[in-house]
Amino acid sequence: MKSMHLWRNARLATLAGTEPWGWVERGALLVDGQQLHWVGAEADLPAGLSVAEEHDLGGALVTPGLVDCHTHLVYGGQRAREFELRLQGASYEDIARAGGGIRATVAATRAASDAQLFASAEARARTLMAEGVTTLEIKSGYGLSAEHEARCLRVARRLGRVLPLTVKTTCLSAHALPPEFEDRADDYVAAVCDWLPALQAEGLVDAVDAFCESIGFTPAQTRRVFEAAQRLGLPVKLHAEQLSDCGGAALAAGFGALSCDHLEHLSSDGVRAMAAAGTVAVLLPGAYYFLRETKLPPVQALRDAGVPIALASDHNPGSSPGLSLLLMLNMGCTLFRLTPEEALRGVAVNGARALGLADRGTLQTGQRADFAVWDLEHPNELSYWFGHNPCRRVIAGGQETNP
Ligand code: DI6
Ligand code: FE
Repeated sequence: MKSMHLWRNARLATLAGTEPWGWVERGALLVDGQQLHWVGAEADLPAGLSVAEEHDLGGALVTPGLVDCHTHLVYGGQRAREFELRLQGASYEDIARAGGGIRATVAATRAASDAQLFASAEARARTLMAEGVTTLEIKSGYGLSAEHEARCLRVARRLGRVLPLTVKTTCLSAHALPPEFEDRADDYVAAVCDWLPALQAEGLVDAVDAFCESIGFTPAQTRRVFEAAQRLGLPVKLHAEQLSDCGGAALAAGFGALSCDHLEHLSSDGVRAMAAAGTVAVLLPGAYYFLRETKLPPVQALRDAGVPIALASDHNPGSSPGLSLLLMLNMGCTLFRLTPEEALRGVAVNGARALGLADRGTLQTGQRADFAVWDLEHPNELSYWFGHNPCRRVIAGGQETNP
C-alpha cells in the first residue's frame, strides 16, 4: 500500500470537468510523490488508503499551480530612463531605432557577470512564485551572440534546478539585431541558425521564438529561423502582430507553433490559421498597458474560432517590467474583457499548453501535484483584487515550497 499525502477540507477550482471552474465545494487531493493520485469530493474519498500525512486546509481555495508561459526574466540593468522618454512623447519604436530599447538591455546583459544575472533573475522568479507560480518560461534574447545567449539560457536552466519550479527555456536569439550585425539582418539570422544546434546539444532549448515585426525580423527571416528549429525537432512560438500586422501568426501556425504571443494586430486570417493549427493565443496585457497601446487583441474572434487563450506577464525591462501574474489576471479582464474564469484558465491549463505541457494546469488524477492555496472565498477574486497577494501556500511536485 502506498503512503500518500492527503490535503482535505479544500474548496477546489480544478478547471476540469463540466462545472464552471471545475468546482468541488468540499474537496480533497491525494498526492503520491510528485503526482495527484486522486482528486474529488471528500465524501467520495476511496477507502483503505494509507495516508502518511494529512493537511486540513480549513476550507481554503485551491487552484492549479500557475503557469507564466512568456517571460524574459534573465537580463542586466533596467530602462526606467526610456520610460521617462516615452512619457515625454518618444515612441517605443523611436527609442529602438535610435539604438536604445532591446539593444540597451543587450549591452547591460553582456556586461553583467553570470552571478549577477542569476541573482537578479532568481529574485524575480521568487516574486512570481510567491503568487502561486510553479511553472515559468524564460526566453533568451538579450545576449544575441552564441556565447551570451548560452550564458542566459544556462542561468535559466540553473533557476529550474535550484528553485522548486519548472523552468522551460525558449531561444529568442532573433529578438533584435546586435550592433556587430548592423545593416546585416540576413547574416545575423544565418548566424542564429548556425548556433542553434550547439545550444540544443547542450540541453538549453525547449522551444524557439522570434520577434516578427517592423523593428524586429521579417516573415522571411522568421521562416528561416523556424526551418532551423524544425530541422532540430524543436517546437516554435512567435512574438506576432504586437505593433503591426506582419502575418507572423499565420506563418507560425504553418509550422504548428505552440503559441503566438501579443496579437493586438492579429487579422481574421491569422485567427483562422491559429485555430486550424491548435496554436495557443498568449495575451500580454502588461505590455499593452505599459506601452499605452490602444488596439485591442481580437478576443471575441479568438473565442469564436475556439483558439485557446493564455495570459502571461511578458516580464521584461522594456515593455512589461511587472512581476505579478495576478495583476495580469486583473488586466486581462479589465483591459481585454476576458472573464475571470478565462483569465484563470489562461494562467493554468492554457498557459501549460502554450509550453507543450499536458501534465499540469488542472487538478486531476495523473497530473503533476502543483497547486496553490489562497486566502480567498471564490476563484473570481483572483482577477478582482490587485496590488495584494492572497497566496497562502504553494505546493510544487507534491512538496510545499514555502513551509
Ligand atoms: N516584444 C516585447 O514586448 C518584448 N520583446 C518583444 O519582442 C520587449 C523587449 C524589450 O523591450 O526589452
Ligand atoms: Fe515578450
